[in-house]
Amino acid sequence: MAYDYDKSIRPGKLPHIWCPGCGHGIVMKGLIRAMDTCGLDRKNTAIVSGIGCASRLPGYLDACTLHTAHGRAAAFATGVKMAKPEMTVICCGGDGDGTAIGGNHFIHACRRNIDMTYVIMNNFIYGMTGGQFSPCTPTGAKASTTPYGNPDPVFDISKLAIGAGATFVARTTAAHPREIDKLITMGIKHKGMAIIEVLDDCPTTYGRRNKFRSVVDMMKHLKANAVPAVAASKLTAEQLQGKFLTGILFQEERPEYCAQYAEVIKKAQA
Ligand SMILES: Cc1ncc(C[n+]2csc(CCOP(=O)(O)OP(=O)(O)O)c2C)c(N)n1
Ligand code: SF4
Repeated sequence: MAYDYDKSIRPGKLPHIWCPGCGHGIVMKGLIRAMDTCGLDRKNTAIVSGIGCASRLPGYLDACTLHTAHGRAAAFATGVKMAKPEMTVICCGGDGDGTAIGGNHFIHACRRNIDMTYVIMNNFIYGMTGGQFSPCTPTGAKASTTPYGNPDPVFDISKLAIGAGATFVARTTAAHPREIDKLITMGIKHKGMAIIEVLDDCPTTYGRRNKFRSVVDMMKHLKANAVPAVAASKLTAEQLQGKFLTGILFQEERPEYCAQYAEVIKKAQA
């Protein structure tokens, strides 16, 4: 029997804005399956985003959703979690939203280890505004603002999150849909800041400028270059050149922010 996604979609919100072949829909379906697996009560689940094509995701879902300002998803989500620590908080958005204008909020949410799951859809570009380069656009790739090739080095979002202090960091791709819900489920169950980076595709503003003739080509690229982290130790640096590690990249237990803050309140009130 086909999976029933309709029960999770907010009535009247379809059709969605995404282009045919956009990877964000694959991520949304993965998130719906993960929320079902975790048995989340939609009235007690906040899904928060910034601005961008990826950030449109919460608007389609039947939960407590917030579509906020560009780059501010982690800041708003932090506010929700601090005010209502009993809620499950899920953040989502694009690489531009999360690591360019929102980079500061992203790293500090990681540093605090606040209990939320941030699903960051890295399609290597600013899709919504016509394909300007983001901090995740590969060096040499073409964007509307780098027509001769991007001269900038690239942010590795997962490494950035680990360095900043997130306590569960995992990566997968839109070409691995079953891994998306598996990792988001683990992220939701983790007590602390969980970053799930999903590499996905923007055929409209990235693919067509970068010699991907079709969405299938982009999916094949994601599939061919994904290397499970558990297998990476057996490969040489040369073999890993241009590949992206997938699966759980980092996991540790560390005190969670809201719990620590509650202790501060107790002390202040004593
Ligand atoms: C303060 C502010 N600056 C710039 C913009 C314009 N803007 C809207 S979405 C966006 C980029 C979105 O890119 P990304 O987050 O990677 O998501 P995608 O559209 O690729 O899914 C930008 C620059 C804005 N809305 N607000
Ligand atoms: S512009 Fe790109 S990111 Fe935005 S909906 Fe279209 S394919 Fe997706």
